Amino acid sequence: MEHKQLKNFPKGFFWGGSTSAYQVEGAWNEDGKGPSVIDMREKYPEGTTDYKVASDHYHRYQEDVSLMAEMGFKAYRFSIAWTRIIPAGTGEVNPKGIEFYNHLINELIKYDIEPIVTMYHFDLPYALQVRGGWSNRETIGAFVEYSKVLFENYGDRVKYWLTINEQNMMIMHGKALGTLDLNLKDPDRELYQQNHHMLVAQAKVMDICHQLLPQSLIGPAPNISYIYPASSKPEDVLAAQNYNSIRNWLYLDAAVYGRYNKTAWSFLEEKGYIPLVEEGDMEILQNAKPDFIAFNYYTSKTVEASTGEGADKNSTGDQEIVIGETGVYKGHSNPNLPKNEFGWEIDPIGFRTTLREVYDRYQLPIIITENGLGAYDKVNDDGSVDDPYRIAYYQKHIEQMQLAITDGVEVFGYCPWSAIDLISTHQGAKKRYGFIYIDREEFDLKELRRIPKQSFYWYKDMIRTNGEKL
Ligand code: BGP
Repeated sequence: MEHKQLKNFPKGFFWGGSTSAYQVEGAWNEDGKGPSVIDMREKYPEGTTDYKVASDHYHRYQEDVSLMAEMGFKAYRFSIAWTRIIPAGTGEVNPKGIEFYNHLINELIKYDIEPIVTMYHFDLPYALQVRGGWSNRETIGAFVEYSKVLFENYGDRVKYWLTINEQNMMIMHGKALGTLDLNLKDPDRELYQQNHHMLVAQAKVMDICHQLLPQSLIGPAPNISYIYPASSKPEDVLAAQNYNSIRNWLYLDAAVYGRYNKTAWSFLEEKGYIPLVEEGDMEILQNAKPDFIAFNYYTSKTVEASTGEGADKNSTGDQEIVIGETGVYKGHSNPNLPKNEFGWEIDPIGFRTTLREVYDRYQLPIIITENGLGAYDKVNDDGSVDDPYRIAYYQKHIEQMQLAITDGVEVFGYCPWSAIDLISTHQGAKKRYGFIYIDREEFDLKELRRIPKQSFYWYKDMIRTNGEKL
């Protein structure tokens, strides 16, 4: 639909940026922090660093926040490391961990930057993992206990809470992300049991948040991208519906309506992945209501009907590359879209489509908690960093977001990935996303100096004009 006049971004729109604890903080074993599944990962993909130092944000958060303030950030979406707060996953609370996030939150508030907190971003405490992780129902209780500590300590200053980052990607692409427990005997079936436990945990935490902090708002944060059929062949359209249900709606229908999506459930039945649902679980899901939907969007996906071959979902696919599932759908490279240097397609219009679809289905306000372009940025001889490709990516996506707002979608914030350079989930330090360059190499930490990129100055101007100057 074309519009003669575009609607402006709402006043008070949360322009900002995102990070996650393990990818940015470093200080992996300092001040009483316990190990997470990420820290205990046995192997990293060849040629990529671990997360021990990352961007050293733990020690340099003041400098980082002041740079975010210089850009004009209205919000900063970051995650809290469960293992800093409760090092063993349950039990003793670590005062030093509480203190670190108190400082960070206070620093943000000093500059009028709204803290938007992800409670759990891939880094499950290792102590819970050895007891079965999310396969063990007790992890639900551990997450509830942890959430209460967060609400009690930060609820006076944090209004916006995100429960679990990309639960759907942990279930579908845990191997690439490093969250998959490699000891699982029957991973596919087991993962949907874990998924069920996470859904129950999330519902309980949303409910507790509303009880303890009536002024606060809470929502899920999956990775959502609309799925296109490869052609108008009815078989391809069905495959796209299948994958939309399995990848997207399964998670949002459960979070918002407290029910399992029917197509996704029939997929679970067909594959023998039906989770054990205890008495009372569905009531817990139904009683909890999110206040908004946060989602991460990088690109659309395209699928065709499954041919029954080459559909091993644990082989090479990552969060944004579809392989397939025998008899259900098969990944298809969209010939209409360019790809980035890491093989991810780029689809700004798909962003508008996804926003419209999510809003039509759920009618809840939306905040974008990730969107961005990974690239091999380089420092020029004069010390500057030019990233015109990233600016172009943002321009096109923000333009589509404005069109979606004009279409009637209620969007209240945009926190792209990432505020500053950090370590990619599986492609190391060289895959950069930030507005601020962190001067380190894959294995040479150098001085970790902060260098604002060209996109930093562009974003600053864009925020200053509330999106008018794209
Ligand atoms: C999302 C994750 C982030 C982030 C981003 C970019 O799936 O929520 O943690 O890393 O993708 O992905 P990558 O680092 O693999 O390039």
